[in-house]
Amino acid sequence: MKVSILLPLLALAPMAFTGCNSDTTARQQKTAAQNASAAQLTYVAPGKLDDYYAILSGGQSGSVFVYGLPSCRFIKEIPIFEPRAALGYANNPGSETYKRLAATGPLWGDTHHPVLSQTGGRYDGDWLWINDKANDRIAKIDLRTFEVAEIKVVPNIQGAHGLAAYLPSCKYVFVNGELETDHAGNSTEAEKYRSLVAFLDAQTLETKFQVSFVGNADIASSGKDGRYVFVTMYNTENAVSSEGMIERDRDAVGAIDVPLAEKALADGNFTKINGVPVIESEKVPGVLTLIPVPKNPHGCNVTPDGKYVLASGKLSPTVTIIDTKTLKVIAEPEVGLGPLHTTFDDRGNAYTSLFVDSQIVKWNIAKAIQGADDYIVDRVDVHYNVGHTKAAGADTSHPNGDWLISLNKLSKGMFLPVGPAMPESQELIDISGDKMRVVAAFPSLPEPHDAVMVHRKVLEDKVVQTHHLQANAVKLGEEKVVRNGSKVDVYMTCIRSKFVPEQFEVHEGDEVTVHLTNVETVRDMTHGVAFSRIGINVGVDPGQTVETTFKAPNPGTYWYYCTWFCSALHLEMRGRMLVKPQGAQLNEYLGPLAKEDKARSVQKESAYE
Ligand code: RUQ
Ligand code: CUA
Ligand code: CA
Repeated sequence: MKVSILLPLLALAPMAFTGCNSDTTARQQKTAAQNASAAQLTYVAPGKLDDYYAILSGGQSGSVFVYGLPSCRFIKEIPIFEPRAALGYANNPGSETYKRLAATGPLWGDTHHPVLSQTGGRYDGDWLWINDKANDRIAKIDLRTFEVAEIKVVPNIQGAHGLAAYLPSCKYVFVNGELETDHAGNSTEAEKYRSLVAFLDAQTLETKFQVSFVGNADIASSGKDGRYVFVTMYNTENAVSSEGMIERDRDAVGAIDVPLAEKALADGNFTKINGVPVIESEKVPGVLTLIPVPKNPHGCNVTPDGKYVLASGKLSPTVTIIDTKTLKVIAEPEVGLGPLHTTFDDRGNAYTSLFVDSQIVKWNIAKAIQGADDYIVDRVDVHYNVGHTKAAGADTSHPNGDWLISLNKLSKGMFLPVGPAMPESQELIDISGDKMRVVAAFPSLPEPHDAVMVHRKVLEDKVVQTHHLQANAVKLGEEKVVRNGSKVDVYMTCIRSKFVPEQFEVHEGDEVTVHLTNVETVRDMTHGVAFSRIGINVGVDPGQTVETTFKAPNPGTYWYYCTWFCSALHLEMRGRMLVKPQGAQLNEYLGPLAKEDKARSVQKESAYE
């Protein structure tokens, strides 16, 4: 209230004075007032929760980042295509999750497009999908635990880029192959190159079928009625040089008729390549319609009402509006230089990122279609060179219309200098009024391409307090060491502040598998176990069971210790693996060691008397 009264007064202030000193003072005051009101909008007191989860792809971090909005506080990183000792799922070479990741390719990734599952045109808070562009993998994250549930390689594809869920059912997620190859043979001749869009079962991530064509496919978006999905194509030239890729004046938006593709599949109208049915677009008329748009488009976004798909011009200062039923171009409004992606509010407005202009432009879709002069509503400068932009809920049929995030490629002087490479820069923009307003900026690791924002209410009853005990959980009191020749299984539990067993013995060279269950029943009581000098470190959340396998090294004492500061006795939370020479007598686990310790300490104390 105070602010809205103050602002107009301050705006008039320069007229009342003539000297430039006073003018500067007035302007400083105005800036200070603006900053104060922006701070009010984004301030979330310690202990209070943010309204939104913002889930940002981690780019070359191979992960996704979770921030709280509007405070812009960093909450979690979910490692997906890379192992991480402390967090997530793929923590060490002996674990099942690590093996699952390693079996699908390198231990790093390049994540671009986070996608949330929907039911009835709204986010349902169940699943998050993300692509690894570099290694052609898709992962599914379970939002009950924010951990990876599935990860699969997409066959035949190179440069798995645009990713979206097929709407409204979400039965598929589909991903574009941006980089052309001869996926049928192994030819190096560019004439044979094709690209494809792969349709994956959204749950198992098995590739169900693919639609192949000449050209490429960059960014993906789904219609809302189960008919078409859309992809932008910047290389209809099928060129292999950057000059060749900008040869044509117009490239295309491709519309894939999904029911028609499913029919071709049912009719056996496909070729199997590497076990996957591939439908060649030339052989199934209507399965792929090319809609000409200005050269080298980038983003592709379907409006919340499902009526239009918008292709952002990139090299053209326009956004092309295409009717999703007739597949006809109905308008091509100019919006500014370097349009990359478009997002939406709940009031019929579109927001397009302008890479070259370093702006977000707000424009009214209906007015642009009518050809009205005043379709541009507002522009705001961002810092700098924005790629993706996303408004809260914008992928659904019911956008929230309050916040927008601008994912900027360059941060230049936005943050403390940390060498030649700077962090990426995100800006939070209030879009609830007619005018947009940048209210905060926050850095991240390189580099978020895209983001989704979901209201915390959606996840409120979904996120679990502790893991549900798995079938392989070790129960309290049932800890044991089982030997089978040189294979040793150690069934271990942990709870504040003790591992049971606190000691086990193996022979040098034994294959040791530790099954560790965290039997805590309270949220946040994570423990971890690091085996000194063996290269094992694994976090274990409440209720979770982790398994890790390694080879017992040279004879000696190897301590294992808890890696999460869990209690006042955290440092004491440790145990010993005693490695004995081959053939030596092994002692079984002897139960509590405290008695022996006590006997020893009595001896020692008497030595001081
Ligand atoms: S692409 S801007 Cu994956 Cu737009 Cu990055
Ligand atoms: Cu358990 Cu520290
Ligand atoms: Ca082109």
